[in-house]
Amino acid sequence: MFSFLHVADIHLDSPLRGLARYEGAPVEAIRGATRQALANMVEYALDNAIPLVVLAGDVYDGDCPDFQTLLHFAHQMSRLGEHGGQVVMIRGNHDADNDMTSALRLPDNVTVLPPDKAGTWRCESLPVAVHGRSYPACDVTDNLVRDYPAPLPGLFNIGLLHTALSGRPGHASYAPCTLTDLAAKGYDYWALGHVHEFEYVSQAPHAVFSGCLQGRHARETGPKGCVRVDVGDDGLIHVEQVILDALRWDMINVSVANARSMDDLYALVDSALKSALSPLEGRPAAVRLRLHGQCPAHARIARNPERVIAQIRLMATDLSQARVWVEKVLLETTPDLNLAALSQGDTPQAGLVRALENLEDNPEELTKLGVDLRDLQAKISVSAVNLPDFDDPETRAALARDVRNMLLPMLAGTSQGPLD
Ligand SMILES: [Mn+2]
Repeated sequence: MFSFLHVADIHLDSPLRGLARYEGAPVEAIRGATRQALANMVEYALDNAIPLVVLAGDVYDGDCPDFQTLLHFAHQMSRLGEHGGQVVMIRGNHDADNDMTSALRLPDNVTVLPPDKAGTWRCESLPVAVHGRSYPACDVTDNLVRDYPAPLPGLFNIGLLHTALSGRPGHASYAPCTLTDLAAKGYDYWALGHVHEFEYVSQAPHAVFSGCLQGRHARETGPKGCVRVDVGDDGLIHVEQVILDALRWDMINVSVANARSMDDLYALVDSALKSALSPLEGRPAAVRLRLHGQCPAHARIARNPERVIAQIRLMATDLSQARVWVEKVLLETTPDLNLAALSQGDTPQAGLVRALENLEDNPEELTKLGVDLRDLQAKISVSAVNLPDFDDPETRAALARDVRNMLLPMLAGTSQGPLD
């Protein structure tokens, strides 16, 4: 019986594009997260005396700005080596062309499989062979699997591959192949990289995306880590995701439907935040909150959205002892109005409701209003200011929706009343 770790897409020191713009962002925690996650992985391997780590590509994010990133990686691999740990890796689309990584000699316990053709590494201490091929260039569009070597008899054969398989949303379709291609090789386990979500793709053969070791932005949400594979003496394989991320990105959807008052609304946000906090197990997090639902409280939100957002930020800071940073609050509530009834008749309000509905259904109508922001855009020469793109139908529809949700409560007179 033996165990190994399957790791992929570390993207060490991945740059934090645009993060400095965000007020109060824990820039240091986010900047250091990929390094901390790598250290967590090494710690886990040492604690559990795991003798082998396979890396399925994208160790680095691209060309490194200096040697610090490489030194950090080499240092962590040495820690494994000091305890007899072996590391076998391939390069993926992000680190294929990295000149600096090829300039530095990695510690002796690290083997990089070659880019020109698939190679095989045989473990001296375990009955294991690892087959794989580094990307020769960033954009590999050929099926690499067909030229992978035949399995070595009597050994546990692992295939290391950076691939999008037959396509995965949000991921370039590099090194395309099918499960049939993988199965045809007769390996025992395919350690896949490239897709940043954990996915146990198949059990016959075992083919797994470990996902990235650490989420790097608001679209890489949820627990991240690597995969631990235990191979029993009877040949049975146990696959388990090991959570190692140092900072969690999360999206919290809060239904505030029927919230009558702001107190109601904040109570719902409070309980959503609390249930999102417990799985964090104390680690820092960057969360995006989305409030949605038709509710009477919408009128109050529409009147002062900035205040609502500030209040929610404060609640998160308070509840989490400042460990949770609210990256963004999306206010997508809708007014508690019977639109069908409101749009009936000859009143000016009914006319406006119909006009707004028409705008939302036919966003091209918005261009007829003759709003031209190009002049303004030219005057605001700061690139950080993004004006809405009126050429984009989705943006236009979203704007029309916003206007409707802001105006209608006022028309219906529901925005009156004391501030709470
Ligand atoms: Mn990647």
